[in-house]
Amino acid sequence: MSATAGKLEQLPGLPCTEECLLRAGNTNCGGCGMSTGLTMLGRALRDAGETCTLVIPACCGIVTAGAFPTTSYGVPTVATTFASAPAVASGLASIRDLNGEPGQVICWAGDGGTYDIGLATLSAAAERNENIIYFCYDNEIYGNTGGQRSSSTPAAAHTTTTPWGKAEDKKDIVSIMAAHRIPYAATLSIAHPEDFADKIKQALSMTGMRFLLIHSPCPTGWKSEPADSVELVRIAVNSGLFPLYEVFHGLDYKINVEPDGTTDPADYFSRQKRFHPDEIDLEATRKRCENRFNQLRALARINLAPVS
Ligand SMILES: Cc1ncc(C[n+]2csc(CCOP(=O)(O)OP(=O)(O)O)c2C)c(N)n1
Ligand code: SF4
Repeated sequence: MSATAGKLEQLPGLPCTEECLLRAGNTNCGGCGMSTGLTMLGRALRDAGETCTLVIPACCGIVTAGAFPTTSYGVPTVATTFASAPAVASGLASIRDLNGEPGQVICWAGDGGTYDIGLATLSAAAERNENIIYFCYDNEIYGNTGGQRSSSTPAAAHTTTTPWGKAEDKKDIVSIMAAHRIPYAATLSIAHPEDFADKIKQALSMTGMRFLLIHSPCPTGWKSEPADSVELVRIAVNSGLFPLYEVFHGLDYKINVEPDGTTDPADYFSRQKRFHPDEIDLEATRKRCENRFNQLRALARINLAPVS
């Protein structure tokens, strides 16, 4: 857990500084939601006076670090194999807690490492209620190896391994995590910075396994304009495609942002070339969003009226 790389701005036990998590000079693509998410996480840690050790499996997030002996991360960072980040983080957190050391152990992983290849160790860490915070920046694709489909890729998206559009719908990872009855699971959007910061604050105030899913635009994989990134995920939230909600202990659901009733999912699809407009069933998509929200409302006991 000690910072041995020499050039780190951040030492264990000291709070984050403005740039402690993601430094300028990294080579991430323009408009990358993961970069924005890291910056927002860094600010939230700084505001809370917290520090962390990052545990990152194979994904764009570990390419971000750059080549030794330089690094774009200003905190101690452990690179793991694809499948083992939650297991490595569990070990680090156990040693920290045994030694009474400060700081959070934070996994930072893509959807490939979370929904697919790391799911077994993620489930195991959740079942043991390990004292870690797990972030999945969900760009809905295996980004750094050229854009293959993952089980998070939404239906109809064209990827290098679904050249005719993906047949299956996105896996509901939050329900899977909630089914482990972990203390906290939540969805986050970089288009909602206050909600984003509140959820990190909430996670930092708790112990045990905390899982946070960030909808993370990827202009390279989504074939969208970098300048559209934040707007795209805003449309996803406001149209009901990516609901913002929290689940406490697998039981208590809280919806944070309701669809605004005027934003249409059509705008989301038409601004990304991974979707072909003639292949999207908009009526079915609108109905799916409505049904999902009615299900969440029922779970949150906000609206107990019968689902129409
Ligand atoms: C076991 C294993 N299989 C495949 C790879 C090659 N690989 C490295 S990163 C990556 C894609 C990661 O996708 P994701 O987790 O979604 O993160 P992103 O690249 O989108 O940031 C792949 C397939 C690997 N490193 N290890
Ligand atoms: S490929 Fe996507 S996730 Fe990876 S750095 Fe580029 S924009 Fe970010």
